[in-house]
Amino acid sequence: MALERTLSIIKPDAVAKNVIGEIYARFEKAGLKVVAAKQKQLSRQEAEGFYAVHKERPFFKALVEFMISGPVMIQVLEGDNAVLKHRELMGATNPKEAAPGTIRADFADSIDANAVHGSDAAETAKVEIAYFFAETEVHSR
Ligand code: RTP
Ligand code: MG
Repeated sequence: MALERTLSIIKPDAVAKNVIGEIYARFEKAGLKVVAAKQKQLSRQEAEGFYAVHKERPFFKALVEFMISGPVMIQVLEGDNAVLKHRELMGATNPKEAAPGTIRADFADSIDANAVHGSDAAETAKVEIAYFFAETEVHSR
């Protein structure tokens, strides 16, 4: 199995619900290590840049508004197959379709306010991690 890193964001809705610790516990139980972390109020420009791949999509404006509606918790997770493992923990984008026991099934209210973000591939993860963290801020162990 490949040792990978992935970018995780606990979105404003989940930060507001005070479930950062509950979500971290799920990462740790699944063997994912938090190797970098910061809480941040994203600027509009940062949120637009992060989700630039979606800029032509009809939901882009709402997505950006939501991502800047309060602080987010941003972390790098490391472990075997971290990208896919994290996506499985998150569940489907739409919480109505998310499997029972996933983070989105348990904490998300809607497809817009869906609690968490996770990189969708190892290559995307590299770009997303570099968007928020310097290499010296990531502590593999
Ligand atoms: P994320 O990037 O946040 O981890 O979510 P994802 O991969 O599961 O979904 P993605 O297709 O990358 O979409 C990014 C975020 O945009 C919102 N979205 N809304 N109304 C809609 O049809 C729609 N589709 C996507 C979601 O909040 C999604 O997390
Ligand atoms: Mg995505």
